[in-house]
Amino acid sequence: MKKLIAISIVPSMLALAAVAGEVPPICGVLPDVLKAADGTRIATREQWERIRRPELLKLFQTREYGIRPVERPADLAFTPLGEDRIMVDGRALRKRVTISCTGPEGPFSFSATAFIPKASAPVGAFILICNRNPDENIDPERKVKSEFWPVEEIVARGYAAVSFWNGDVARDDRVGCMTTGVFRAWCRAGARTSQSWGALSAWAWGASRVLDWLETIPQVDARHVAVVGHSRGGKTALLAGVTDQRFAMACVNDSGCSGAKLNHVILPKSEPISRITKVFPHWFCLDYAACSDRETELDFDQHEMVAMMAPRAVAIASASKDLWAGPQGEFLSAVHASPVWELYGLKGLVAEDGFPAAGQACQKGRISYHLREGKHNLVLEDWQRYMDFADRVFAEMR
Ligand code: GTR
Repeated sequence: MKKLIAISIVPSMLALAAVAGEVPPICGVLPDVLKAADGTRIATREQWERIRRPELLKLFQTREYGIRPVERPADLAFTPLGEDRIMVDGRALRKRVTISCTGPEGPFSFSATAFIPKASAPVGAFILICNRNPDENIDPERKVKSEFWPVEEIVARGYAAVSFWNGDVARDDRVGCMTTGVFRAWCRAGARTSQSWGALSAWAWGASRVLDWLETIPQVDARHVAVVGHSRGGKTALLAGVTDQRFAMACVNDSGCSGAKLNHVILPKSEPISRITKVFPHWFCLDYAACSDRETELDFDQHEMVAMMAPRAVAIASASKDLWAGPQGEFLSAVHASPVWELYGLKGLVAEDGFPAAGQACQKGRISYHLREGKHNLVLEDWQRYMDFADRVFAEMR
């Protein structure tokens, strides 16, 4: 990268929340992604994989997202939900499934849908973690269409469009969450500890189980699957990509606080940890609340989550008017995660002109960053960027 122009923050400049080229300075000491907890300098890919990545993963699990009691359950089963159907004007095969398993406290199941384009060879896929009303956004009948999950466009680009509803895996409800879905099957009521997993981790676990299902479908190339999510779903997509290295790509849309947004920058209009842990305590482990109001003192930060995607692909996106998510903070995580890709002889983010102007994308390395003009949302333009990026990086990964 040529240079990032750091500006010093003065109140009048705060209004210039998204000026091309400019990013606010780092505040405090940004944890060095290539320095291990014991001070060892991480200089090789082998050291990253053996020392640094595992210690970072543990750190994020114990302090932010919580520890999962289960990964792939031994009795995981896939039961077709109705007959397969040819849809999308004859261009795709629709499959629906019930994914089920049994935990120590009882059974659990949720459903997923895939539209797989007709092709001569197995196709890559995008799994959307839908955090919005499923009837309006992931209609398996395609009577209701939404840019949030543009099946027809995804299929036209030669990818399978797959989705599930996060509320099917665990209810997004601060009061009821821990007694629903996968929590009810795995966690004894009242036994939640300060490091127990939260909903983001449970939803990410759900994305991995959907990938387990895709691995059983011959028409899908399960080595080229992207996990996609928006906002709380974007935080989840990043976590899913980090905790499951089978995902070739994570598309992290407008993820903000506890997603891709760096904490060691001052973006006064963006969501602080104190607020997110108060309003959404069920998303995280309970210990995460201890990070409130300490953003710039923390000894870990979200660029290290992005870094754990290396050497795979990660696409981070912001919307120019989405100051709550902190676009420049999302960009800065991409910047400071990049050294890890270099250990693999790859480029992370390539952003010659610094923070891009609205409507621009930086997609030359293995980290893609784009800033869409507009509000907090996942729209067709975001999907097009993700698919452009996948076209190149999936081909490179073959
Ligand atoms: C907001 C929350 C954000 C983001 C968003 C969403 O209320 O503060 O962190 O997750 O919800 O998921 O739409």
